Amino acid sequence: MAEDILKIFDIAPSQSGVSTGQHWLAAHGEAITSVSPVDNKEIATVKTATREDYDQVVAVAQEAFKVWRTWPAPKRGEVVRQIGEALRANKEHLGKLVSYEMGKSLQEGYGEVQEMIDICDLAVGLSRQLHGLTMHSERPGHRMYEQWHPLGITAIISAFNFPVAVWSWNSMLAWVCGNVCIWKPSEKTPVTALACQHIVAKVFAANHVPEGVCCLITGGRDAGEWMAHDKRIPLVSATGSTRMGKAVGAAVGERLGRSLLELGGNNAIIISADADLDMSLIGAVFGAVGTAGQRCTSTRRLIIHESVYDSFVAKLAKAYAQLRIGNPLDQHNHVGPLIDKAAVNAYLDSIEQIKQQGGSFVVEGGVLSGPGYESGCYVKPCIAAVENTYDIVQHETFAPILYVMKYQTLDQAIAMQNDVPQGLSSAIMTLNLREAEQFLSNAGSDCGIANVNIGTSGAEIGGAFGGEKETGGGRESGSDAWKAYMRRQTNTINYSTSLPLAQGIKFDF
Ligand code: UN1
Repeated sequence: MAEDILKIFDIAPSQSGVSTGQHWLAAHGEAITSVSPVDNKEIATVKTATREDYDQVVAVAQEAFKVWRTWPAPKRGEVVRQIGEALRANKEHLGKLVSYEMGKSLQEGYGEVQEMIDICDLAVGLSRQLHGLTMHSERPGHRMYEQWHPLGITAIISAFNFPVAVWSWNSMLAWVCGNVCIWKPSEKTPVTALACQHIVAKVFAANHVPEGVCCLITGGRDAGEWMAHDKRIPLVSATGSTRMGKAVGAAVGERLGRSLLELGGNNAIIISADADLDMSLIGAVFGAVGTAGQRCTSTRRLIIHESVYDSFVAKLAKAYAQLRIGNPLDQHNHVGPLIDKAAVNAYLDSIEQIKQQGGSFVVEGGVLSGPGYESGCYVKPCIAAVENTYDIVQHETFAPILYVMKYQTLDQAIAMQNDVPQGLSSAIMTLNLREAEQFLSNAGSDCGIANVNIGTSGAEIGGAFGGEKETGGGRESGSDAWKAYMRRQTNTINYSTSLPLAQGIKFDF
């Protein structure tokens, strides 16, 4: 499996993880071996960047920006259109590689590549827009308007759980906006990044895109810190834990750079007494066990009306008993492995804390062993009845642990939903218009995403994606998220024969 896919993407079993586009630099840092959580086999070994390697890449990117920004935006969009075509051609293989290296189900691996294709389409359209406003000047013979210019280097720090889609949300928009990108993928999933670099490099070569527009830096926390502190990088877009985001945000803020943070979630679905319970079941189960609970949008909490609590929890338990856990490349399975043993330990630790803090398990968890589970990364999705105030419930555990809790009034349910440090995604299941609108009102959900009658995960790329509070406040992908990748300039042009001052100030001499 691994060898075939490596060949398709031109990846050597041991290769540099540092590139400025078509050119692969000698990487002088330590080597990372990517091991699949599916079967514990080594996929490839990737050499990381030292500070010197990194500085070399930044220098090439700086030069590339001077050229790339002069390309008309629709011409840059045409390059992105071709990347979308290349991704369509590679959807099957890249989707499989995502599934194999990260562990998500094959359907979700394909879905991730589809998300990349979708953002390419969106970016192509945007490349003919990127519009500013015009305003009426208070002075005669004057015109005032605003325009948007590229920023320069966009650094992209991505996480293992969406190893390629989140990079593409950032890079496709950054590119049509006229920026150049340096991507630091997760150390846990470097091979999918190499595959993307190869796909893009071919398109860039065919279009004579300057070297340095699409850069890759494989590295650990050090590389992230170099970027966060680097004044040559005006924008750092980082996806990952709240702990990481606080460090990046502080370092970038200290130099008054810009950061775009997409951090942890603690997403809840409110299941009302007026919910369609069959529909709610699908939303809740997919939200909780999809990507083995390792999406930032995963459903972690169900806040259930007391009148339907017992019947809904019974439905959930029945659905969980039918889940097939195993090799994610086998499409019969719903749930694949966690990313690594450290994630399994965090899952076990959370289960222990749930018990200590007074929770009781409706569906028990545990690590699976035996044939097919040799990697030690397969765990049972579990459900615990808890109180929202438990310390463990207030934290995001990146694993398929679902909390259930009861409510009596909608006010109470909304207060519980909001009473966590994170603010990414939220949902209500109800057929009652008043309840739905209250949930969406300014006294309702405090999250960046609030849905009615769909779950918390699986956002489309057309909307702005991101959240409030400890989720970091950034917005990526659709709507006007492109503005984060550009600087706004206000221009006032005087075409009259005199120089009147604003605010009517007289200054004669
Ligand atoms: C993430 O988990 O970092 O909404 C991104 C979703 C996906 C993106 C998740 N479209 O679940």
